[in-house]
Amino acid sequence: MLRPMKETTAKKRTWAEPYKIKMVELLRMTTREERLEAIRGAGYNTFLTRSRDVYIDLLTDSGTSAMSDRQWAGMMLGDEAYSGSENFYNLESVVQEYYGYKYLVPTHQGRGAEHLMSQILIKDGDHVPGNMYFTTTRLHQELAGGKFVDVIVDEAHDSASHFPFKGNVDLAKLDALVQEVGADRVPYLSLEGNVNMAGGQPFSMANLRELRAYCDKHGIPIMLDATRTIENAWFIREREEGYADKSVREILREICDMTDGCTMSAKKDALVNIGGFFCCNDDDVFRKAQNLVVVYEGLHTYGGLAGRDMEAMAQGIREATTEEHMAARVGQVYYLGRKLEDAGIPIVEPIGSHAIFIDARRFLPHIDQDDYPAQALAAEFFIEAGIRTMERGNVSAGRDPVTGENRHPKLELVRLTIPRRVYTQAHMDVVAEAVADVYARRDEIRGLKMVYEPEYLRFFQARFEPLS
Ligand code: PM9
Repeated sequence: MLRPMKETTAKKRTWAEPYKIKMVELLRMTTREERLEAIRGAGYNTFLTRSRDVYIDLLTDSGTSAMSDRQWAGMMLGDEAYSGSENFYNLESVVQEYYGYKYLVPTHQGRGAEHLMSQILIKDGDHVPGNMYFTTTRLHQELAGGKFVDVIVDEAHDSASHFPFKGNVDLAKLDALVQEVGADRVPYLSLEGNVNMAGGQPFSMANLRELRAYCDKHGIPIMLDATRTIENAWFIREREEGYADKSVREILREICDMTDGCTMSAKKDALVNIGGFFCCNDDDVFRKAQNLVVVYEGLHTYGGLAGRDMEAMAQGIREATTEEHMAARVGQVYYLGRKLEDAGIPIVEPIGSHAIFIDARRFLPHIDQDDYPAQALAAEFFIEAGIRTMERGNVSAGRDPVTGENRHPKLELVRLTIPRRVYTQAHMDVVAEAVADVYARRDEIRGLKMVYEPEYLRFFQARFEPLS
């Protein structure tokens, strides 16, 4: 039984930032003409714009957090030894305590961990079920010879559905795959906390418990994408029966204890500008990961990171799991989301924890999906007010490797991603006003054609021109 969503993260101001500001970074305001020139020069791809031309940067919450005084102080404790850095052992003990896995292998960021895990666990021709794809995760699965199979619940593909656990796996879809290909061709279930591409949507503990039982029966490990799992734990506390009195920390441990390992981009939940890790409980998998990390990342006690980065990460994990941090984090995202809802902007419901996702299909119904409506809309937000956002639709989904056709995802979204501890409510007000202004002139907006398409992860570097 699910409890109705509480209003604590909604309209009422029941929270404030649990910090004060010690240093500021000055922003540059630009004219509309300057922004038009900048976006044309960037081929209408916000990834190719320069940060100096951006006023409010909602491109991503990845590596964009403001670090605390304690994290910066930790940077001064960096033990920059090639091997056996003190900071590694400190990070190892923090990860073991908060996430609970036996073994840790640090990596430079999340995709470094995905690379190691995919190479170790996936064999050519394997099928990897997951609760919706993520761009880098799926690519590493494919490069290792696997095929990603989406087994997320149907509600996740419907932006208007208010289902509170859109990150859940549909057991029937998972079972259909296992019956079809056999459990020995399923190396693991890829389970992402707070599913990014679905709008930052959590899975429930009840679903994870069912998955654990199913996977135990079939001998399939569950590998967690822990990137935003602290935020998933927050939503379980808010929405799931039986968790109201548990701490975010306890819920995080409960999730991790039910999984066999994880990949992590520490650039999100863990409040650092760079870093990641791979964790597991299995001795053999650990030995392979420790061996492979020296090929691609660096020695197994730094994995591509400086000692100071690992120290900042250890402290970031401690801060990120506090109740005050999470209340302010989700509170700010809800603040913007409610403002957009009030202005009649079509957004993904329920509001997630790291971003507001605008439904470009409903915002720009006159633009065909192959004319990249979400890409065009992201460019418009930049032109309107220097707000940098990201396309999460047809461009991000890429092409089917077999047919070569665009994958045409059901969700055609623009992500307004909120960096942690960076912007104020006044910035959120400016964003809401700018989005409403673009909505008022939405009929004038035209689609785009792609004029350059790189082979991998095309959304990062593709270039576009407006359709005449
Ligand atoms: N996510 C994001 O902006 C950064 C790059 S992709 C546009 O959302 C998940 C759930 C992620 C993620 C990165 C990675 C990869 C794995 N899983 O960027 O390599 O959201 O640290 O992590 C981005 P790294």
